[in-house]
Amino acid sequence: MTKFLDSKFVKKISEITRESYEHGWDERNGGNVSLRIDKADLAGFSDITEVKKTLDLGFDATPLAKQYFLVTGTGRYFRNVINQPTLDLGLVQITSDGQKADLLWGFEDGGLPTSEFPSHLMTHIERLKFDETQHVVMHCHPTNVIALSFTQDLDEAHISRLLWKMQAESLVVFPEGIGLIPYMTPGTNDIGKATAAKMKDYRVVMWPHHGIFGVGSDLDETFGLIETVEKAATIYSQIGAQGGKIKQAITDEQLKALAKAFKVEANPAFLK
Ligand code: 2HA
Ligand code: ZN
Repeated sequence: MTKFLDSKFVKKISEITRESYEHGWDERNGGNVSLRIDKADLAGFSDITEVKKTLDLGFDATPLAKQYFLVTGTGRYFRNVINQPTLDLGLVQITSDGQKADLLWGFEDGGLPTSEFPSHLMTHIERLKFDETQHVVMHCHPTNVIALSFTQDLDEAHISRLLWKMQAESLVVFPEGIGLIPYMTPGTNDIGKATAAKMKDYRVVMWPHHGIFGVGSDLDETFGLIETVEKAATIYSQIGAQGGKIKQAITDEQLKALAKAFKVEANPAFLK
C-alpha cells in the first residue's frame, strides 16, 4: 500500500522548502508553507489511519471545515524538511466546527503547525471565495524584497511599478501588482486579517521589514511567483551596485504592449 510519506505532496513540498532555503529566503526557521489537498487525493494511504491529536486554531476557520492541509511546523528549518518530513510537516484536517485541526500525519516529535497558520488559513479562506483552484500559501524572507521596504515609499502603486519595470516578465507574472500591509507583529491574528484582506486584490503581499506572502494553485506556480518578484527586486539592488544611475528603462507604453501581447490585464490603478 502507498504511504503518504511517498506521495507527490510530501515530495514536492520537501523540494520547494529546500529550494527556497537554497535561494537564501529561509534562514533558520524562517518561512512556512501550507498546501490544501483535496479529499479524493488522500484516499488509501497506509500511514493515514487515525486522528493523532487535536489542535486549537485560536480563530474561526468555519469556511475551511473538513479541508485538509499539509503544513510546515513552527520552529522547523526549511533546510531540514527534505530529510525529516515526518517531523517537520503535518497533515491536518480542520474540524467540522472550524475551531480546531485534527492531526492525521506527521509532526511525529510533537511539532505544531507554523506560527503563521492563522495568516495562511485566513488567506486560503479569502482566495477560495473567488478562486476554487486556490491550494497554496507560501511565506518566506526574500532578501531584496525586504531591502526594498527600507529604501522605497511603502506605496503599492510605486512598488508594483518599480518591480514591473525591472524586467519584461514581471508584469506578465503579476499583472495585478503587489499588495502591501504596514509593518505588524508576525504570528498574530491581526497580521493574518490584514494579509487576507489584501488577498482580495493580489496574489503577493509584502510584509515590510519581514518578507512576503504568495498564493497559487500549486507549489510550482506559487514559488515561481515569489521568485519573479524577488528577481525584479534583485535587479533593482544590482542597479544600485552598478552605481544606481538608470540610463534607459521600460516605459509605460512598453508595459501596455506587454499586457496586450500576453493577454493580461495590468492593474488599471497602477498603469493608466
Ligand atoms: O516561520 O517566518 O514569520 C517563521 C516565520 C514567521
Ligand atoms: Zn517570517
